[in-house]
Amino acid sequence: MEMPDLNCTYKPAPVQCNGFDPRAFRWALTMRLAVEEINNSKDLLPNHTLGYTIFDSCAYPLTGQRAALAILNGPGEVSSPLCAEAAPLIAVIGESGSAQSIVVSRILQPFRIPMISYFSSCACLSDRKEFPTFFRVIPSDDYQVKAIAQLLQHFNWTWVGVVRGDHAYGRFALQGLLRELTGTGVCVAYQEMIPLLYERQRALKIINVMRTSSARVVVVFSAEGELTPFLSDYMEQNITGIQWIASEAWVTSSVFTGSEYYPFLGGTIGFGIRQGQIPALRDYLMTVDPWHYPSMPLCTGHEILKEQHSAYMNTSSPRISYNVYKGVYAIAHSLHNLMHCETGQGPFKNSSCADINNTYPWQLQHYLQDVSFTISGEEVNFDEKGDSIPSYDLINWQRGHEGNIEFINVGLFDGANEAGKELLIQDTMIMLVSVCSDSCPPG
Ligand code: TCR
Repeated sequence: MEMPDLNCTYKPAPVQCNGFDPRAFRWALTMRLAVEEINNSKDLLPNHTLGYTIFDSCAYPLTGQRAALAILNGPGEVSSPLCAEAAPLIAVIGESGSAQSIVVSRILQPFRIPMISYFSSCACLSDRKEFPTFFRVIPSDDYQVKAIAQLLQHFNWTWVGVVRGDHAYGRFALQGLLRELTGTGVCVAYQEMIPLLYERQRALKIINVMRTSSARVVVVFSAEGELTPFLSDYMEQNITGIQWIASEAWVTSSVFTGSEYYPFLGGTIGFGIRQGQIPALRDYLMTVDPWHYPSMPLCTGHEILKEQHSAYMNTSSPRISYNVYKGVYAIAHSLHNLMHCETGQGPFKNSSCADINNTYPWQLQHYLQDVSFTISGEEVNFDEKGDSIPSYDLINWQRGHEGNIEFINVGLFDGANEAGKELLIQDTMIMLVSVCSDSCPPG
């Protein structure tokens, strides 16, 4: 987003966004696919059509805020090419990042409009008092640190370092991990922070701590952006023999899969958002054709999507797209249940039912809170905080055919299992850096 000049000497211009995020475009199209599937379904929500409008927040809170206000201040209705007439807004799929969700949720909440996020994982959003209409189909980061704590214990890695980025994600994750580790016998040898504005001198100091510490296991809570220069400085120092534990934000990052990374990062392990199956997605994404959008000047119209190597077509293991898909289905199933309410036995005042042709968002929220269905073999429902059953894939970085790094699923953290039994590890499939499991130093 181009930051507006706020000196108030002229009428503020509309928001300008630059660039194009193919991954986020894929998420948007996945929502469209889910809506079309539901509208074509004879079983789910028969005789009713879901409509939608998609807004681009450019991943900025301010832009998301403008979009939310625009819907509420505008006709308050959503028109869609799918629907004969515009209909009132009853739910939002989104936002993407937590910072955006926090803002948008606060705007929608006085109107009791529920939202389901597919990407906002901040533990802060589980506070029902602050975010009463917020739901999500991505696990809260609190579960990630629980899973990492269990992983460290499983491998008897009792002496570990932590490196984190300089942001709320890194701060909360570190705090959470320290909390989860109390009383487990796992001790933290060092805690280091990669500065927000990357500074090589500072990074070299951190790298030196990593090299000289007797802790050979390091947990890194970071996004790929700040990790890129850090890893390049790390590799220049030729340090090997360190076992990396990657946070969800970089464990499936394709930028580190080149063969040059293998000697340093091979064996990395961490929890990624659980992948799912959307069989129709690939073909659906192929139907995008720039000829339909004459305003896409960067295309000639003759590009072949399969050859673009873009994050757009990377559908082999949909994770976030799969969350989007689940979110849309959660709304459809809730509306379906609302529609099948038995007269005189409804959940509302005097045992009344909601009217599917005139549904209020708060009525939908009631059904969302209670919804439960299965998709691609996985159960979807929400707890009283709006969180869904947490599940992660355990991902291990192994050597691929051409010496590059491949992400291999070697286990699962399944929150549907009873406490303490969530972690399922296929030990024989895992490749790790050999580290001696040190116990805590005396004292
Ligand atoms: N949710 C984060 C942002 C984020 C992210 C990532 C960014 C997640 N995973 C991977 C880059 C790469 C999970 C949020 O804002 O809640």
